[in-house]
Amino acid sequence: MSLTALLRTSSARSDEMLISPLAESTYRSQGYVALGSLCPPDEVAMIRRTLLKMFEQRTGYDEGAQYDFAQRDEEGKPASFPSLHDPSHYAPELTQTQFFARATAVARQLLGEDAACYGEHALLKPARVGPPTPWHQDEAFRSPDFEYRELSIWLALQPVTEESGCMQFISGSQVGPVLEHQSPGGDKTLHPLECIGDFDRSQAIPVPLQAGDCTVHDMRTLHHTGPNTSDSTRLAYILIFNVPPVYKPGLRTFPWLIGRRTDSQNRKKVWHRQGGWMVEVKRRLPRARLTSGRWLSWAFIRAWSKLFSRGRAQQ
Ligand SMILES: O=C(O)CCC(=O)C(=O)O
Repeated sequence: MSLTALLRTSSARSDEMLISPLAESTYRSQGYVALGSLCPPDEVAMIRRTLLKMFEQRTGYDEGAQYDFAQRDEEGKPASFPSLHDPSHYAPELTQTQFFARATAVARQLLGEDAACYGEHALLKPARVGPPTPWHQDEAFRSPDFEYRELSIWLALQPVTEESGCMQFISGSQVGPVLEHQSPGGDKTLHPLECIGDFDRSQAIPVPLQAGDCTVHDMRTLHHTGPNTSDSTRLAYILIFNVPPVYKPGLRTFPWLIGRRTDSQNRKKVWHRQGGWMVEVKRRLPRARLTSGRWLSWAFIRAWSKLFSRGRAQQ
């Protein structure tokens, strides 16, 4: 099937419209799928404007929500790959969009009715200098003590090509295990993880998109993006959905997470100590999914590990 056909396998025109059976079976067999026009043009413009302003103002930097995804954070030095977690904490209108409603409907179709948004991520690859994102599986960033079902919806906020850093996937890799990862160059202060396991990188499939199109990928699907060698900024807004993870202590180990400590985590810790934890509780409580025992135990274990664990870093 041609990429163009794949891109157009779904064209969500209303909040209720879910992805086509073809797009769903493509997602299940490949571990990713491209969806056309999930976000209307006026919302693309609003989301892009909102995120660019937050990057310009370094919103959330002191709280550890904004950081350089590729390098150490340094006072006064512009980030090489600006990254912002949960931008809707600062701009709640981001979750009041048709895009958010449609993405939630897609996640519910693929993961089940219990699926809910677990986090957001904005990633800005500056023109000509934006570095690559190493090959990885998202699950490698999560606690090894849970079983997950999770997917990410990656929204292009301008056209993206292989040159500007579109997503690239290894088809079918979602059925394999979590492969071995490491911090780039062994530097555990850096945010990315890179997969050093055995897989054929030459099989990468780049997925160029138009503004408003998305890719959806499973948390185990191997993916990466190349450097931005184009003359345009590449901005992506990513929504991450899951169903309540199942606690399985001792299930497996992810040695690459042990001892990771990023500059943004250190800032967050200071902010929490200075009373930021109350702001965090106030932001998160209204959104907490406390509708079932499984969500409750996930919320409790997550809060506990965020407060007391030193070994994990955000993606
Ligand atoms: O946009 C990128 O460069 C990488 C995004 C990514 O890895 C993800 O959404 O899981």
